[in-house]
Amino acid sequence: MQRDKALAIVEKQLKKPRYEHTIRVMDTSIKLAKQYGADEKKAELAAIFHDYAKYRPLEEMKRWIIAEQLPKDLLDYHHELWHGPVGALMVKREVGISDPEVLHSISVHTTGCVGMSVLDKVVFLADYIEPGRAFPGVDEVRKVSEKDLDKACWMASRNTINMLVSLNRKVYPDTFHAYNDLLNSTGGNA
Ligand code: DGI
Ligand code: FE
Ligand code: FE
Repeated sequence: MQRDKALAIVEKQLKKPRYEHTIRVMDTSIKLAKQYGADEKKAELAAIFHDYAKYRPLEEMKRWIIAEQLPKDLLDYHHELWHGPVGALMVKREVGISDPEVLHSISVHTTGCVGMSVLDKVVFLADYIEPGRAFPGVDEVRKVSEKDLDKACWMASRNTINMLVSLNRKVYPDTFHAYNDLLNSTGGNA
């Protein structure tokens, strides 16, 4: 699908600041894809649609989780985690995107997972470091992203876990799985 057509579809689903975030994630994903050898068109498409479901009513997302082949344990965790997996399925059904690699990157963009592909990492990291983000520690991750994709992704997942724990929030198992797996990839400690 052409970029303009994809952007026009997603623009209708999002509020303006979220659409602008999407453009920045797209630009950052393309840059990272070039740098780390992911397919640039797939990175562009996954980035454009990564937050497609962000503003869908919670009840609607809940219905999809219950009715479709999606992990039921999502319902035990914060609804902020739903828009990735549900969004991937909605993009498949409503937009007709069928590339499993693109859909997977959309699905795991919030939590990460074990065995992330380069494309998954590119979209996950772009969502974290796009120039509009001001998370504590994001500049350090931006710097590392120029040299080491795995380490930058690991730092992003570490920072997110630290943030969640400091707020006494639950952490979805895939978020921990991504952290552990990325730490292994960087040759980190057991
Ligand atoms: O959709 P975006 O705002 O662009 O970003 P996102 O999809 O990465 O994530 C949204 C939020 O999800 C972010 O504030 C951090 C949070 N999050 C990530 N992993 C977990 C989580 N929240 C909970 N409760 N548990 C997690 O494991
Ligand atoms: Fe998101
Ligand atoms: Fe996002």
